[in-house]
Order: sequence, then C-alpha cells, then structure tokens
Amino acid sequence: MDAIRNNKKLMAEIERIAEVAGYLWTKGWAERNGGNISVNITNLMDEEGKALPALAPTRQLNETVPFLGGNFFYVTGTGKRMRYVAQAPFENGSIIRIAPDGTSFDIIAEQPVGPTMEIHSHLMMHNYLRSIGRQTTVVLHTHPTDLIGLSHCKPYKDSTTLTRMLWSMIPEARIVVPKGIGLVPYAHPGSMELAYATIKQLEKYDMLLWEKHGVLAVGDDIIDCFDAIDTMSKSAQIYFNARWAGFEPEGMTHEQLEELVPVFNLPS
Ligand code: 2HA
Ligand code: ZN
Repeated sequence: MDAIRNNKKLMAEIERIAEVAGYLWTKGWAERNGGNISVNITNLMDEEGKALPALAPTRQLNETVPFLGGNFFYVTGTGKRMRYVAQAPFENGSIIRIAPDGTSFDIIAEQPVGPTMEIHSHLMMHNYLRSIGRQTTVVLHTHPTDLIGLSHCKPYKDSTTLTRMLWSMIPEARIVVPKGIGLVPYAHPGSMELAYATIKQLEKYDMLLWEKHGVLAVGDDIIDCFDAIDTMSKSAQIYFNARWAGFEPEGMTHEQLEELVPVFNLPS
C-alpha cells in the first residue's frame, strides 16, 4: 500500500515501534500475546494516507473519545505476539482512523488486523491526556516479570513506598522516572474498571504498575517509554538480587535521593 509505504516519516516511526516490540520480547516481558502498544501517528499521516478507505466494518467504541476525533493510531493486533510485531508490524497490527465525533473507528491499513482487546482503554487514556492539554502519543503496556513480582508483595502495594524503594536502588531510577510509579489495584485485563482506575492515576504518574498483571507507560516517544520501564525493572532486579543473596538492600538515603532533584532539575 503505497500511501503508507512511501511515507518516510511514518515508516520511520513504525520501525521504532517494531524495534521496541522486539525489545519487549527479548527482555522476556511479552509471553505469548502479552502486552500491547498504541501510538498516535496523526502528525505523520499525509493526505493520501488519511483518505484511505476502511478495510473492515466500522467498530463502535465503548466510550466516546471526543479529543481524538479524526486522529490516527498504529495499534498492535488482538492476539498478536510482540516477537512477530517486531518482524512484521503490518501483519500484527494496523492503522486505525477515529471518526470525527470520536464514537467509532475504521481500520484503514495495511490489513484488516483487529486491534488489541485493550483498544478501548488505550484510547480512553489518549483521550484523557489530550483533554488535559498533553500531547502524549504513546501508550505502552507490557509484562516485566520483576515489577509484576513486586506487585505481589504486600509492603509494596502502595505507590509511595514502591516508588521510594525503586528510586533508592540506583540514581538513574529517579532521574529517568521522576514522577515515580503508581500502583493500580487488580482488575481483569481489558476491563473498564482497569481503564478508569488507570486514567485516575495518569493525573500524577506516567508509569503505572497494574497489580499482578503488568506495567503501563505513557509518553511522547516509544523508545523513552521503553527506557523508563527498563530502568524501573533494573531497580526491581537489584532489589530481588540482594534478597536472593540473603540481605535487605540498604538503598540510597533520603539525602542522596533529594540531592538529585536540583542537580538533575527534577520535580520535587
Ligand atoms: O494483550 O497483555 O493485558 C494482552 C494483554 C492484556
Ligand atoms: Zn497485559
């Protein structure tokens, strides 16, 4: 489909999405069809691409997304595996166009691959972020073993305690994820309950730990979203490695953590 393949800026972004999908698999964060990605590509679409006809019947959304009317997204496909998204992003994901009134969407390229079952919650998150004036383009959901493991541990089922511990394992954690990580209580995958609880926490955090399920990161750049999750996963690994070696890690002190704020110009 030339309207898509000839669009160099768009294809460059699709390649970056495929690159990250490959990282999710090699990291061991994407068993079977675990995880999903949506990226707002509206600014990368040209007129020819925007006008492509629908490849499948129009689908209704569970919730209207008025701030996304006329927007375009690349979305990984339902049941599709990240390791194959990495190799063939258009066989394992598709480009969708949101209707001008934000009530439905059409799949327009390249094949009629149905989007992830999390499409409703992803779009509600994108819509919420636009509604508060943010230009966020990426929602990335994946299953990092170490961070999910922590969400089974009672003392860390609290966003402040969890953030403080992860930050204290290595300075990069606070530098790369300055807002910290919010804990979202368990609700089943794809549920509206999970979507609403997530949106509520996006007021404060760009990264969320879905209890006993996975991690979700939002941002302007898919590589940055991956890096943020990777950095928090590194902290969790340091914590678990210390525990396996038989000691409770000391962690950076309060002073050491606070000192980073002015040095790296972080929000306090
Ligand atoms: O797409 O990870 O949360 C599979 C999932 C659902
Ligand atoms: Zn999941």
